[in-house]
Amino acid sequence: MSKGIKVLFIYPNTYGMNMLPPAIALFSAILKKDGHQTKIFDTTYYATDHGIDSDGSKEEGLNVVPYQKEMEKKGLRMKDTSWKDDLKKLVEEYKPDIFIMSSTEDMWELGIRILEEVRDFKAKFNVPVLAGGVFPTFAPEICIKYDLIDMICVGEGEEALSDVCKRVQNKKDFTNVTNLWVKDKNGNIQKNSITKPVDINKNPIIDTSLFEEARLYRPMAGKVYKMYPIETIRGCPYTCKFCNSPDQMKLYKGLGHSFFRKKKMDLVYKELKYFKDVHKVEYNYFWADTFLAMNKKEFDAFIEMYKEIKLPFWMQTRPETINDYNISKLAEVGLHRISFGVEHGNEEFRAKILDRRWKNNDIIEKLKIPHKYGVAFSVNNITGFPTETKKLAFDTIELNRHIDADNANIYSFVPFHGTPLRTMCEELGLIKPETITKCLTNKPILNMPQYPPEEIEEVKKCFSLYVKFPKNRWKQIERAEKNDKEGDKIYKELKKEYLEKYMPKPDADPHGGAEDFKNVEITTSKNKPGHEDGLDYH
Ligand code: B12
Ligand code: SF4
Repeated sequence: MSKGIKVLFIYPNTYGMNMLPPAIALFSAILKKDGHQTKIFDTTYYATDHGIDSDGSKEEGLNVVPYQKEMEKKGLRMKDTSWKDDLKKLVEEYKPDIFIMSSTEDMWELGIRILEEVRDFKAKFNVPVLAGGVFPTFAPEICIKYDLIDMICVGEGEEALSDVCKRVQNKKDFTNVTNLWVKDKNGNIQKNSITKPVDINKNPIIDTSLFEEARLYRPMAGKVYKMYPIETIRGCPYTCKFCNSPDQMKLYKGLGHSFFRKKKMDLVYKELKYFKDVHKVEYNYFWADTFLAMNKKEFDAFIEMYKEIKLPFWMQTRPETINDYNISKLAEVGLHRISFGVEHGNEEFRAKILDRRWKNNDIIEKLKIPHKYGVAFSVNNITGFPTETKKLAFDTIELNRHIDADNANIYSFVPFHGTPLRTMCEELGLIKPETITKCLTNKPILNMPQYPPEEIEEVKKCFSLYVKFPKNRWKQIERAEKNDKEGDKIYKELKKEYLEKYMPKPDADPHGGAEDFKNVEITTSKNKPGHEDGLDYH
């Protein structure tokens, strides 16, 4: 067998989306085990002008604790070199044998712009481009049409990627690799079948060494930590209609194993211990969709195991899954922060349109638990759903007024491909099947007469103010919704008052070290802060 090939990962990303992409870190480990070399071109810290500053917009919406100084102390700032020049140099020096791109929907167009820069190199040396991720999986017809894309992966990539790279290495034909759609020189597409979900217990420990050091840090509640993503569960048993999980479950239905899988606790331990001892990780980021989708036995095993790790950690889960027992135990071993998805405040609307069937009172009661044990939490909400109105959005404000969250966020609804609500929006004629959407902090994409984009923006602009200020200030807040001179002046004053009275102070060091945060400045979108508080979308 010939020696391994040179793989170049392309990660289209924008500033403020700091968490490492777990898929690339995992693929790098798999490919290195197979004897290949890996490098990455990652645009996170480049000015790519993709038009998204996710966390800048969040800061404008008063959703995050300021932390810019902390970022700068760690040397985390935008690069001042040109991404195009740096990519060209990397490609010419490294001479990759294959380009591998991983992309979500909102990053796809940026991904294509990056590939444009390697067009000549690709053509000259006949280098294939393989793209995968949630967008190619759920919009394969759109993705395969781009002439720069030779193959896309529909579904999980562990086995397909390993197989393709072996075939490139051995100069063998790769048109029949499972999970792949492969385009030939005449534009004909071979659509191969999908195999059952991978056994996540067979995957190696992720490889973070291909990322530059600055990418291993991430802000959380006003501080910046060396933070790694940890897998415990893949898939989610719930069926929220704005989310991608139901379609993932459907994609793999009848293929021999459910998409919902759990990682063995001893393997999770091995990974955590390795990162703590060898990489000096300071904070763990459990990205499982619903971290507490565990039975009692699994939960107790996690607690026993994590007692030894005891680093602060973040997780996201549904309000239904918490109780005094699990939160008190988790707090004892290091739980620092939780993100909850509440999403909408009107019970009937939430059940019918989102398929989330909980009662408001139950949510309110459950969300009293974390603070009893000193655990901070944020609550995520969405507005601008199909058929929603501004009046209904005020039910979301009302519900959030009854929850003492450390941060309450609200985002525009985005009809991503691969979600039941995307299908609904297409059926209602609200969006064309081929339209590619942008991220959650962008302007609303749906133009609905009963809840036009300007009204959605008004709710988003003043959401935090409506949630925290007493109702006798609401008239003033209503005036601040407008983007005219008077509205902006009032908004500015209210914002100042909000920051003084209601914005949580950045955390003290959860390791116990004293930190002085007196000098932390309020950031604006121009300061380009990083991703603050978890995944926003759960
Ligand atoms: C961790 C995570 C993040 C991280 C890392 C993102 C990343 N690109 O890896 C951060 C915090 C940065 C993030 C940000 C955002 N996220 Co997010 N995130 C997740 C989460 C919880 C887990 C993803 C993950 O790592 N899974 C584990 C890895 C191993 O699997 P994977 O990435 O799914 O990849 C598998 C396959 O897709 C495939 N694959 C992936 N890439 C490639 C490439 C090739 C070549 C091949 C062959 C295969 C392949 O193989 C992998 C392994 O089997 C998912 C929900 C979920 N459970 O999937 C949401 C999810 C991906 N996020 C989502 C969203 C909306 C966002 C944001 C847009 C939110 C925002 N702020 O506006 C941003 C987009 C930023 C970005 N750069 O992508 C949506 C995506 C919707 C869509 N259709 O695009 C998801 C699906 C949430 C949801 N429930 O709907 N996110
Ligand atoms: S929003 Fe969260 S709970 Fe609902 S299906 Fe998606 S991942 Fe599961």
